[in-house]
Amino acid sequence: MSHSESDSPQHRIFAMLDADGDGVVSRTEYLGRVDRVALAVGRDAGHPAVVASRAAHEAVYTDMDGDQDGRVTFEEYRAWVGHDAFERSCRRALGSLFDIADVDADGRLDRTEFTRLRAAAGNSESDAAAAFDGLDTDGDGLLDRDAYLAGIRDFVITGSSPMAAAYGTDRPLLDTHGR
Ligand SMILES: [Ca+2]
Ligand SMILES: [Ca+2]
Ligand SMILES: [Ca+2]
Repeated sequence: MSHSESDSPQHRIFAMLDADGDGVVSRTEYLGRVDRVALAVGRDAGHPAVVASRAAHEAVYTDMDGDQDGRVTFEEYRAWVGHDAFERSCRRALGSLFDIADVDADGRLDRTEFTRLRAAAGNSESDAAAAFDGLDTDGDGLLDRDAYLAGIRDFVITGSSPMAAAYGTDRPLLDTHGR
């Protein structure tokens, strides 16, 4: 695997989703994102936003697990990810995590809320803070839901987005595959 291949947005995201680094994203690992974000922002597990997010993540996982064996490999992920998958299921799941973190429900996150959300989702706090600064183009210290989702979509599809900083694209990627 070449360096540029292992540094692709797909590899970055897969490595973040594969929390235990065994080369497979399990359903438990994927759904665990919801609970980690809820815990990080102090949301009750039974809050409607958390329940809705769990359902949205179940739908993404089922969509992503092409052969329905309860394991998502990198090959499956790579074959699935892209514009259609983003619009079909990812947008709702990512938006639902934003809604959990948006405790006052005004459709915007401040820097602290954003950093908490992204750290719970698997990014480092400093990488998340750098992404926030890139996404907050008007510098008012707040990030809109639409701008957040557009940032992730652009990163997933083109690799070029202020969200790239959240995944530490300026840092070398540890090899979490093939071991
Ligand atoms: Ca795993
Ligand atoms: Ca599978
Ligand atoms: Ca808010």
